[in-house]
Amino acid sequence: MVHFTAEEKAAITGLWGKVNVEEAGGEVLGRLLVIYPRTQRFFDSFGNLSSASAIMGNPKVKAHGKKVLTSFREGIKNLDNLKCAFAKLSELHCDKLHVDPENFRLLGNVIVIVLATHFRREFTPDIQAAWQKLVSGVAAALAHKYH
Ligand code: HEG
Repeated sequence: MVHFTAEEKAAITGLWGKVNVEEAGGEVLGRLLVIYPRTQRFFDSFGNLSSASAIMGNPKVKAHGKKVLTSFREGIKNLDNLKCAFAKLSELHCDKLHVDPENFRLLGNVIVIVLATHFRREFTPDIQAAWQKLVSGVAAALAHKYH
């Protein structure tokens, strides 16, 4: 079980307060699909994913990215209990969506990269470390119910 210190919590929530979930969500999911094309197989109902610009401009990618980051926000509200917070979604991704949990780690890395790009000056090593821990914790929580 991941444990966050008060400093790490402050580093996470301080930056998160400045994130535009809609904009960042589309960017995170879009970049995931561009950088790791194998992740596209889960989204074959999303229409045109034929090039980086098609992916980044695809409204379904944007909408789903927003959904993912909105759900991520729930995790940030439950830093002391990520496993519970993501238990239902873990079951859904395992049983219904069949998403290999490795993809949660890839997505977490993309979140860190997008934040580092948007908040270059503020993204100190301490903040980066806290975020890295968060995305790993969320990935582990999402993988927890896999069987
Ligand atoms: Mg998942 C649906 C959250 C990573 C593939 N994802 C969803 C939904 C949420 C969610 C809230 C909607 C659930 C519902 O309809 O009840 N996803 C979520 C989080 C994270 C994540 C919080 C990681 C932080 N998802 C993820 C990854 C993939 C993926 C890495 C695949 C590479 N998710 C996926 C698919 C769906 C969802 C295929 C169904 C999309 C649809 O058809 O609408």
